[in-house]
Amino acid sequence: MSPVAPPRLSLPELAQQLRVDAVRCAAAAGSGHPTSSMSAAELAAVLLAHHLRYGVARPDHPANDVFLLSKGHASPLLYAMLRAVGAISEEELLTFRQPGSRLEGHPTPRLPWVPVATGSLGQGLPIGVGLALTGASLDHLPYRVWVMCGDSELSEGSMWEAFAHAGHAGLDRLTAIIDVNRLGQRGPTRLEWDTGAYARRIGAFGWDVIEIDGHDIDEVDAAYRAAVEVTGAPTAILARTVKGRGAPAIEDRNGYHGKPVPHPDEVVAHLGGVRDLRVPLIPPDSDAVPYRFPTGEAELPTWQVGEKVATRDAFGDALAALGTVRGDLVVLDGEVSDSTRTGRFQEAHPERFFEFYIAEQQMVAAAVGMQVRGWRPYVATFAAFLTRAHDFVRMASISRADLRVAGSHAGVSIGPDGPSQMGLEDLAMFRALHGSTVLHPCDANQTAALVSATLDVPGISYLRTMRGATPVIYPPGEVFPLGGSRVLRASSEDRVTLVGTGVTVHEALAAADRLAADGIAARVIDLYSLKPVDAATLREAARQTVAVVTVEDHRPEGGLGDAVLDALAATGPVPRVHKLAVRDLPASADPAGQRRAAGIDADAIVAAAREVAAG
Ligand SMILES: Cc1ncc(C[n+]2csc(CCOP(=O)(O)OP(=O)(O)O)c2C)c(N)n1
Repeated sequence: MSPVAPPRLSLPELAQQLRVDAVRCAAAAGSGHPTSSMSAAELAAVLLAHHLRYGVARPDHPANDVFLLSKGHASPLLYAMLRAVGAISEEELLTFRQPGSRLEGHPTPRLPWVPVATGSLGQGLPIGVGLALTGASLDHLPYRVWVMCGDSELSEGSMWEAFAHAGHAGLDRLTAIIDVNRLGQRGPTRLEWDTGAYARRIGAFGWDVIEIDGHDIDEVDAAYRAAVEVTGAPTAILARTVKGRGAPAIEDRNGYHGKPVPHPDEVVAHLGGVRDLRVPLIPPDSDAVPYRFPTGEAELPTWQVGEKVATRDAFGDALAALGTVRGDLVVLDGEVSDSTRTGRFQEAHPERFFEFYIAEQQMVAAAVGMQVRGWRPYVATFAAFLTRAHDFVRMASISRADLRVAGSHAGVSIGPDGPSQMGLEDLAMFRALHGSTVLHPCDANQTAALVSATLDVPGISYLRTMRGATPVIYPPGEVFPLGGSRVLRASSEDRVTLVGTGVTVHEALAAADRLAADGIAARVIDLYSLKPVDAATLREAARQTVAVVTVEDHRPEGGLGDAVLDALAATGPVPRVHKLAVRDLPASADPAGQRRAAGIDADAIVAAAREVAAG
């Protein structure tokens, strides 16, 4: 008997299945975004059945295509797609948004088929740019990156950073599928169904653009076929669709965003009922092996005690040396590589250095994409300018990304450039991230050691560097464990503890010398690791001295002083803690004048220590 050929997969039926499953899981959850999912059902069905190369059993396969749901709120569609390819079961689909379910409200990598978290709009496409760059320039593999975007999402500036970068870089394995369903959350989008306006704008960034009816299977298929042609340009498919398509009572009607569809059983019946179609995906090329850069031997740079060196210089030199040893280290710049000193890495390893111009969101997003594929990114710009990429760093922590970030030009100590260039909130920002590591070295050898240590730290690690030179106080080769600190002055007579980090370690040492001359013994702690923090050393100092003075070139909220207080508050003892920090708005002055004006120099420390030591 000859085997019976399986029935040909009907794409309209598959699209209806995706709609039905989106409606069902949102109905079961009592929340979610089914209407945003229903508009894109044909776009998803054709992609799965004819174009996506992916091994469901091997989500880590190096040759897998990438699918990113930039409009992450349409998670019911994604979960319906995962059921259709056999990744999740019917039972799991219906756990959507329940406690403990992997099917969270917006997608996260708790599901192995989800490379990064989405849901903060404007992030999927820039991360897709990073993945397409990785394929072309690092992995040297021909996987394609498909990113499904919303039309209202196109208002985000970060999307246009992505269009600009991908167009310029000619990332022709990147396709943006834009679901132009006319409506956003609260009403019509700015351009509604004017796909021509989108096409002109995106085309001006060097993309191939295709306008289609997003519910016409043949048009969708033809657009995907055109997208995979090698043209030297990325492709944007502008698909005109109807929000809520398949539920006639609410199709193209405002007021149904982010809600289960009314009368879901009737809608499911109207759509033809529950189906159990399975899509056999095209498998990836099984022989694909990602490229690996050759490595060599190199020593970390060292400096002699007493030399004056900026920690940003030590960072750049250390990074260049580590790049020789670690072929997976990649560095990303936001047009300040001469200032952050990542230019030294670029000179040594130009093929692993990526310039993003003044587009910090795209820079961080690209790094998130690169680490998905196992590369080790270090992102660097001024600490001040990381604030504008902070939502990307925040989402990176939800993505469980391993990401290293360096912020240079910390604090008022940058001097005359003034407050627009000063990183004064960065420690708070990075300390508040889930699972982060926050480091602020005070000298060159410590910097080199900590740069090296961050390469193997999971999660988000932040290294804060300084513009101006500080004296080298640690001999070469010293070890600085993460979560550690250094006690630089201590005696059984200590009356007060001075805790500094970065430049304020040097101010604290100068203050301790002057206090000693006055007969007040001061313990000095270099708290180079602000998270995790060396609570044991702080507690011991709190027990053995009458008060603690913390001093930081940072705002009083969320930085060193708060890290010390948090550590002591957990277990006590909690002595009097006097926080010296930048409380006023700085202006232009030389670095020493800035620290004087901010009240974080040795004079201010001496005055505070005298006061607290007097009890
Ligand atoms: C950065 C950001 N701002 C606001 C939101 C809230 N939000 C969620 S969905 C949405 C509308 C999205 O519309 P569109 O991109 O057109 O997708 P659709 O749901 O219409 O398919 C908004 C404003 C968000 N998730 N992220």
